[in-house]
Amino acid sequence: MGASVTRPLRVAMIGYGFMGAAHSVGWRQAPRMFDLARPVEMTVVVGRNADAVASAAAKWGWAESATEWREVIARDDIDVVDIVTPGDSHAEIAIAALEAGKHVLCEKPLANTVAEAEAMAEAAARARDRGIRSMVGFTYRRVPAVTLLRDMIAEGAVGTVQQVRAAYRQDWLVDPGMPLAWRLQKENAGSGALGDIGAHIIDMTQFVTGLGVERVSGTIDTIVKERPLPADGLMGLTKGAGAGETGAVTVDDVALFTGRLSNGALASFEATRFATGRKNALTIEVSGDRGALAFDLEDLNSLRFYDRTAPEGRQGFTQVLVTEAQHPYVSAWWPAGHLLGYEHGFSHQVVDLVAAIHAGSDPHPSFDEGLAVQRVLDAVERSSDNDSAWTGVAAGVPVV
Ligand code: SOE
Repeated sequence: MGASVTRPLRVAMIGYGFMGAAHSVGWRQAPRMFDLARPVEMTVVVGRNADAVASAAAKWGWAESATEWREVIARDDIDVVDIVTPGDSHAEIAIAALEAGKHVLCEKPLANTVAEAEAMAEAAARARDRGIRSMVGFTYRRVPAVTLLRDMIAEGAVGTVQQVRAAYRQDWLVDPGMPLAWRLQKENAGSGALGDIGAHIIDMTQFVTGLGVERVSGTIDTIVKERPLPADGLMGLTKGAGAGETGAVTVDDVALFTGRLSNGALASFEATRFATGRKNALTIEVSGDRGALAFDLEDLNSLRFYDRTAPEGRQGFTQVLVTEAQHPYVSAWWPAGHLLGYEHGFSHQVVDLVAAIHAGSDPHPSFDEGLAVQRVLDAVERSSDNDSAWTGVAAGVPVV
């Protein structure tokens, strides 16, 4: 192995909001706790506000900050571009970075539209031919209990999948005084609860079952249609709004839909920001003819398993505490029973991305898998526009 293989992967992160903090924790912790296939360097973080991005760099441990992403992706000393901006800039940055020969990690959802996601998947395919890798940040795949859930389904623990119940419930919009944010603007976010958190449960369903969502019937709704404008403006949309001014919410608050999976099973999906009392409650239950598996993100160290093959009168959901050394990712952390949290998935994402880059293999979820989710989101919106009619999802790709 030459020096070119073992030299550090130098990372540029574009964006520095909530996801920037989470990704920074991942880049910082992964090399400290795991034996990474290659060292990584947190080279530069990029944002439009020079002062704010400089303090983010200092706080999170990036060597420098910059304000022009185009200049940064043109630099020779950058190997990986990590995109944590709102969805409206994913396509432009990702395609430019791939064309500049940088490996790309892009936050979910992959894009705001199917057309953008298709262009990104095409750019990723062209880049792959040159040894350049790309990955979408569906980090919940890398919660150890979720990875175990998938492994157990693949091993046959539930038998044939017959039904899936998936929900992602938050309540941060219940207060009508919550100001308008970029996440509530279609031009920035693409869609609301559907794309932001519905995307997670679509990806998770496809990931853990290995089945595609082929048809959907759904309804999306906006419960609070006007919200106060934030005093400091809204991502270039409204600058310096006065007290009492409001603006329109242009995305959905809630999305309810049913999906037909590729083996014929039905899945129900709920994505909402109006589930009073639910903070970040992603739940999934997969039922099969031999058993069932259930996961709840608000109790993320546990997986619940029902074994229908156990003797009658002895059956019942059992709790598997997913903190043992033999569970996915866990051996790099703490002894059994010493719990993991939300941020650990971001380290696991770094571990897997770096391993794939080093091995010259394609990391997952790929941009093709991100596009598959985007097509389901689009079908749900089309179904809702058409009185919830069953709507086909354009041909996707197998989820790995
Ligand atoms: C939205 O509230 C959000 O932060 C999502 O954007 C993330 O993807 C999810 O992990 C938590 O909720």
